[in-house]
Amino acid sequence: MKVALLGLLQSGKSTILAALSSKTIPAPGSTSIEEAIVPVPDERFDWLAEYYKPKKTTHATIDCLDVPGFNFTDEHGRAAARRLINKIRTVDLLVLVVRAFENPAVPPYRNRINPAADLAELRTELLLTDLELVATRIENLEKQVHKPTKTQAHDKAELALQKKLQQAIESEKPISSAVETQAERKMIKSLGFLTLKPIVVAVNVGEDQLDKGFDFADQIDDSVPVITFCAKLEHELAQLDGESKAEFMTDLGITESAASKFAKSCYSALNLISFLTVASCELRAWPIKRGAVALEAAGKIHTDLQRGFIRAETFSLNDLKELGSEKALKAVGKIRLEGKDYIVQDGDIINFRFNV
Ligand SMILES: Nc1nc2c(ncn2[C@@H]2O[C@H](COP(=O)(O)OP(=O)(O)OP(=O)(O)O)[C@@H](O)[C@H]2O)c(=O)[nH]1
Ligand SMILES: [Mg+2]
Repeated sequence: MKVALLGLLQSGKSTILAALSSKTIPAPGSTSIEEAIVPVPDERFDWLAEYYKPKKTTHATIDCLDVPGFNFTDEHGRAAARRLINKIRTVDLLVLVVRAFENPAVPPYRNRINPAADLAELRTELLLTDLELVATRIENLEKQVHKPTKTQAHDKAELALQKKLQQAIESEKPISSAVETQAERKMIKSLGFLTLKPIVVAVNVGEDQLDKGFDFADQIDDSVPVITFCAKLEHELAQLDGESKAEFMTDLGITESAASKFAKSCYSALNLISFLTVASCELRAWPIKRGAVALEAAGKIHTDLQRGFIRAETFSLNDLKELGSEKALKAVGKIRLEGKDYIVQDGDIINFRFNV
């Protein structure tokens, strides 16, 4: 799962990513895209690690790109933004980081601290880059459809679709609002439209605004997760060990870490859940699409498991907590033998039986 953190200049993208991934903050003004791996915090995982004491633990992770801030106030900035945007067309999700914090040492973009205005500007610019791509595609297809090639029927269908997308963008709607079927989605997948991707809105608040709520209902629909955190405090927290961290969080009144909010919002926007495996001395969490079946889950781990799938021995963490051991679970039939069409549930602990 690949995620890009995008935002206007100096909204705190690098600071929050450093806090989430223990990476160092790139020098201000850095113009390259940096990559960081963010582990997904999971209480169930921690409990199981404590219970099984495996030799190795592997959290689910989110692959994050820290994209240098955009500056749309002049031509040079616009061109730089365009280049960066073209490099992130393959990501699965966009996290739009907007600034709410005051900091006299960091002059705000366009001299305003206004998360709603920043979000609107970002979204408009993303729409404009998609519009450009649609326009180029339409121009090419309009020439192409007159040629009697093998792909003519397909080209015609795509041209009609691109025109529909163009209309959506011109009425300031994201491409995602105009794509109705899987077939349409497939037709344009390789183009990497940004406004086809799910988004999360992340508001970086000041140290004294931790309780502040934000409502962008006039811009985005309720299915879009909105999270808030103070990147600077989170970065300080990340330097502390478990106990002092918990204390510091209580003192500040932070009830949920940015790491947890970040992971949950990405999972929710991408419609993901996790299943867990305990095998060969390794405890591991695996992200998977909600609604995926056991056979797909097996394939996540290894193609051999999918090819030679026999069954998925599955139990739930709650049952294990209640009954105390796998043996006790087995005795009362709480280790289920699921077939390849079983719909994996969030937090399932699965042992795949296979034969190749
Ligand atoms: N007071 C305060 N300052 C912050 C906060 N988050 C970031 N800053 C400061 O804002 C400046 C920019 O932070 P970065 O994390 O580099 O922001 P960025 O979005 O990566 O910046 P660009 O990549 O240049 O767009 C730094 O000086 C940070 O210390 C915050 O939550 N509170
Ligand atoms: Mg940065």
